[in-house]
Amino acid sequence: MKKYKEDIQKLKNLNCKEDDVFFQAMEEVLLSIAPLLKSDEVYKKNAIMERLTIPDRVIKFKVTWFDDNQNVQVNTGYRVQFNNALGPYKGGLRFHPSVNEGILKFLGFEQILKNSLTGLPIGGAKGGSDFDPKGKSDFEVMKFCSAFMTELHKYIGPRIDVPAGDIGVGGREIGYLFGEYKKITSSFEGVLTGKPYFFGGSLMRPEATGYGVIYFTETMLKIEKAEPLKGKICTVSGAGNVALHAIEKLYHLGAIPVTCTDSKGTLHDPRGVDLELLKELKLKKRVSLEEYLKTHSEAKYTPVDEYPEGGHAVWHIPCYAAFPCATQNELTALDAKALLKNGCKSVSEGANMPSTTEAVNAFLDAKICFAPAKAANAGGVVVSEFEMSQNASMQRWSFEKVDDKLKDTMQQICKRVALTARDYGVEGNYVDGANIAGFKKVADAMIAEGI
Ligand code: NDP
Ligand code: 2IT
Repeated sequence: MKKYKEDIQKLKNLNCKEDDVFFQAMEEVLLSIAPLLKSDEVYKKNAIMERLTIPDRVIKFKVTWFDDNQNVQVNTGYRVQFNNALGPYKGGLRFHPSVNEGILKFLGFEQILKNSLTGLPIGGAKGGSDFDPKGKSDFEVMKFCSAFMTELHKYIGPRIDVPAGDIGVGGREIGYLFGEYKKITSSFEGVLTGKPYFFGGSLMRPEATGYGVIYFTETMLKIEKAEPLKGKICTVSGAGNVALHAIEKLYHLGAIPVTCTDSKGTLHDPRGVDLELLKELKLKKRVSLEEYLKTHSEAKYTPVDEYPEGGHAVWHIPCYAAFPCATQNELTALDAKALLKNGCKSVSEGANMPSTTEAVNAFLDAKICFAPAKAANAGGVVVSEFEMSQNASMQRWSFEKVDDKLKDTMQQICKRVALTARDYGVEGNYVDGANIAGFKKVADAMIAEGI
């Protein structure tokens, strides 16, 4: 273990800041699987960690397109094909100005273990671009997506690599990407998931990640505390695909979600947020959360830069359960301290790696329920795999069938994580449970497949 830590430090010293999030994700996994690497020589002998932490390939390309004023715009596109030991490369595309290779390597690495935990035949990948869909017209988004796919299509296929959505990529973007792929290849096939339903998408894919987080949390609270979510005050961050569907499922279960956030601030409505209005503002009109106050003047909106102590206002609001569903490292040590001080009993990560290392350690030390992203937010990729199955067999499944299968899969993941933690002497530590269970399956496949 000491050797791995020294190696990581050496790599950290060599690399630029971009890779910080990648090392953060890698370090957490290494610490969790240390006992396994120590007790089982086979992983060391096969250099599994070295092989698992270097992507199979990183594809980087230029994307040029015309904006509405006929100006040429240039962006960078990426696809990080990380590991296909368990199945075709699978993972989302993120369109956001912050996107760089380091962020996509962190997301791709996490995706390998997440996809392994699902028990489904899918490998790990991630991609995207520094393109910002915000403020662009539909036509500009279409132009960009076409240009992006002109290059990406060379590297993907239903049995090779199947991208999906992530931040800034929803049904609209997937539709344009699919249209361009079809035009170039003349092939109508399941090369992307998260497609709108009427041309091959799965029912429930939009809801899947948010609903999945809540199904996972329900199971975790049953195992660890024998408590339901019903009647509990919950805080949620984000106001996108994951956050809004997590809020929806919380309402289905009788919980009271009182917050959401966007990149500019926190909205707090103590009576429970108005979900229909939020969907209208964030998914349809794509405007600021502040607009919510025009309908509900009694709610409170705290802009990010007006919060005096640093950190996000959302995590300072008392709650039983917290659901960070916006972006990486949004929940800091300061936020964790505030949550714990206010009696929070459960944190479930809807976003990928939303809690900093210090925040995770604070939750584990306090022994509250903590559901790490790679287990808790696997619902999205689970239903993506269901979409691949439906496309390959030319079938359509009902909403109830997809929902039942999603719920069952999230319960299975939760139980596997809890049991693995117990088997390795760290009962209740879902971070170690998820990392060990996810790692073991991929590592064993890599060994069985030879080098
Ligand atoms: P969306 O683009 O639909 O929504 C992202 C939300 O987060 C927006 O409300 C955005 O605010 C807010 N946000 C706040 N700060 C930031 C920031 N610094 N960068 C980007 N967004 C910010 O994304 P999703 O809901 O799909 O994804 C949210 C998280 O969930 C991500 O971590 C993603 O990787 C993860 N995830 C997504 C899955 C999926 O199926 N979509 C599956 C598994 C994980 P604003 O409205 O101001 O832009
Ligand atoms: O982080 C994720 O799991 C996703 N963005 C979804 C990936 C997918 O292939 O559905």
